Amino acid sequence: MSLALLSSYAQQAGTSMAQAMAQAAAKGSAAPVRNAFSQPGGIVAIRAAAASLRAFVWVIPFILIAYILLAYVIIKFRDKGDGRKPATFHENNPLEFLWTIIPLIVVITVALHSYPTLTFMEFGGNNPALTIDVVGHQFFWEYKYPQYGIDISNDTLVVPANAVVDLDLTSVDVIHGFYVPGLGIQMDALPGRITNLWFKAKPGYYKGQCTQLCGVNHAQMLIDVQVVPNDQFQAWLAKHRTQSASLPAAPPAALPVAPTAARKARGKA
Ligand SMILES: [Cu+2]
Repeated sequence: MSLALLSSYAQQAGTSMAQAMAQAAAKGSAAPVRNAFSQPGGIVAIRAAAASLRAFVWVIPFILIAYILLAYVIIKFRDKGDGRKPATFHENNPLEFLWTIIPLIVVITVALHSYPTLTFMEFGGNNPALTIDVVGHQFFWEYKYPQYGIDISNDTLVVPANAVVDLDLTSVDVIHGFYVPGLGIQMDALPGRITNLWFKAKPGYYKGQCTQLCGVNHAQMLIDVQVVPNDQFQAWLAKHRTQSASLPAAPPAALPVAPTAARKARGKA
């Protein structure tokens, strides 16, 4: 990859991040923008990151022991050119028992400590404040707020802060993947099936992307989630309800937004 190409990628990334911050500021939220390398901002993401760090801390001594022993053996028992025959012993039952049982105990400990996090990710989002239907299309996301009669496509998903938000995902064409690392959520959107996710997050602007190679414009299936304080969310709801009410009652599925044109227009705005 050429240096020019790399720097153009960096410039694109810089521009989009600056745009995201400007959008967040324009919408009255000076909250941080979070991507895959930021501090997690959702409660699921925070717990998953803590569990991951804990497992890493338990596992790292074994990696160190193995490599330090390997280095020791290579240096200590190398052929010194003095004609000595190498030892040919094998089997040491107590040692073999130890190096089996100790990692096994650690694996079981990691599993037991991860289990509450996994069940929390699966079942922790009971009594959601808001349920949103997320529909994957080639190549954009559609968000329906059935409680409020709002249906938006190829736009920012706006949700209230510090509230349980429930997402029911599906797709109208091929398999898409809904992935927002700062919220700690990732789930496939499958045609003919409904999958489920939940999150609860601090205010902020969260970046995500489709994670299933869904076709030629897969790379354009970006995800923008804006988490705002409740009063701002209510204002957003009021604005979009009136907009929805003023629209003719056309079935949205029959009138898909042209994703490329709409995204380009949004990029220029
Ligand atoms: Cu996709």
